[in-house]
Amino acid sequence: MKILVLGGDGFCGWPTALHLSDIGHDVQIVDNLSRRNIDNELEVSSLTPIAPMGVRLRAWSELSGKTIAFHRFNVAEQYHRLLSLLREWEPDVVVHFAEQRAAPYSMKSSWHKRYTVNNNLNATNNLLAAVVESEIDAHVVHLGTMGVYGYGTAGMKIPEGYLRVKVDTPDGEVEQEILYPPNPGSIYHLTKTQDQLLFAYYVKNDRLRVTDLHQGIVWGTQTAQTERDERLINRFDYDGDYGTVLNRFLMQAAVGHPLTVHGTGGQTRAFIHIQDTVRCIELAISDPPARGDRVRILNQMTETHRLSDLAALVSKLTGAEIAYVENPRNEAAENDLHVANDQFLHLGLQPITLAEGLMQEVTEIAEKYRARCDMEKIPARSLWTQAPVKA
Ligand code: NAD
Ligand code: USQ
Repeated sequence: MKILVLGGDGFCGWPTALHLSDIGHDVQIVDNLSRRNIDNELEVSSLTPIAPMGVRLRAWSELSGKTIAFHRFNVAEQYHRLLSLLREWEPDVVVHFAEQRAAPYSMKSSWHKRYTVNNNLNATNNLLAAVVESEIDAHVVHLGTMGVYGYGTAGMKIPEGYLRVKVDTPDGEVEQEILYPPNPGSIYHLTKTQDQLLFAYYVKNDRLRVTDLHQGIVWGTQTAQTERDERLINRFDYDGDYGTVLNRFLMQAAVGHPLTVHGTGGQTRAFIHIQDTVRCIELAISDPPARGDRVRILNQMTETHRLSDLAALVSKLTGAEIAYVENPRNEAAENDLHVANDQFLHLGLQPITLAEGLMQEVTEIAEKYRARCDMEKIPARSLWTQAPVKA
């Protein structure tokens, strides 16, 4: 199949492009390199030394004999570049990662809020409008987030996108399935809840085929392809804005920094290893919705963990200290989280669990590159409100 990967230079997009190329698909990448520019803005670098895009692509071609074309443009702003590419290349699938994905970055200032909303909503709307205008029959696969649900579950498992409700009418009780009520916890997460409405509308009006993957926090760094050569290495974000919690704990343990648990650590979140991310995308591509179907929503996560338990686990493995720091975010201090992920298990996903993968990650990545860490960049400094919120 011809697969266009929007955001293919990023943490999830790069290994996905390589994985899809490796299993025989014809892959092209679009990326405006905004993530690399944000590193410049924040004066931080990936813990792993990521190669320039040209070097990455030449290395892949040398090792695999396969070519991946790269188009550098802004999906949110350069609509006609996108439209021409869809018309000329006619991809069968467009995988959409091209959004600003860090919650703390989206809360840094009014500029960052506006940038995140403009970038993410225009990228998604441009893609959908261009698929309609180009009249191609592409399956759109979008990376959404578990954060659209909020993380509270009212004692039930979070279903895959839709909630069955009973409505009282004059003629009696009627059952319906509605989009699960959105409950975002940051401006970034808010853009993902808005994306859901864009998908629902274009699917209803234009009968597009769309799969929305509600992904949990991705941990790990390498996949079977990115570990084949250092020029292919994936990025590892550890800073207070882009570093996600488990990768931060692993890297903090490697550099001898106390593990930064926000508040009580009673927050429970969903996790998935990067190798499972790329496999899930392959599975979602292999099982597209039919034209006329509603948006297919799958929960792309494999396990849930309370943050205090995660910190205790990393501490046990490495001897790292745990520091309970004041929570810079406005979020529930504690929550339970139970999530349905039956669709991916049914499609054949065999999850990599934290227990199996964790030590390898600590030794092979975090320790190997710890000299590249700038300790100044570890604290999370973006505040959700003007004054820090007590957990
Ligand atoms: P990332 O920031 O590493 O990658 C996003 C890529 O998109 C970057 O290379 C960036 O340059 C590019 N991009 C952004 N806006 C663009 C635009 N307007 N035009 C062209 N390119 C653009 O993020 P990631 O971790 O790879 O996340 C990818 C997607 O997966 C995001 O949409 C994110 O919401 C979702 N997701 C990520 C995680 C995670 O833990 N990393 C978890 C759940 C969901
Ligand atoms: N946290 C800590 N210590 C840290 C960093 C974070 O305790 O050093 C806490 C946060 O307060 C939060 C939790 O860990 O309670 C998760 O934070 P995170 O930065 O790991 O993840 P989040 O902000 O939710 O965002 C990440 C990705 C985003 C994706 C989301 C999936 O950056 O793109 O959508 O995970 S989910 O969390 O399921 O919504």
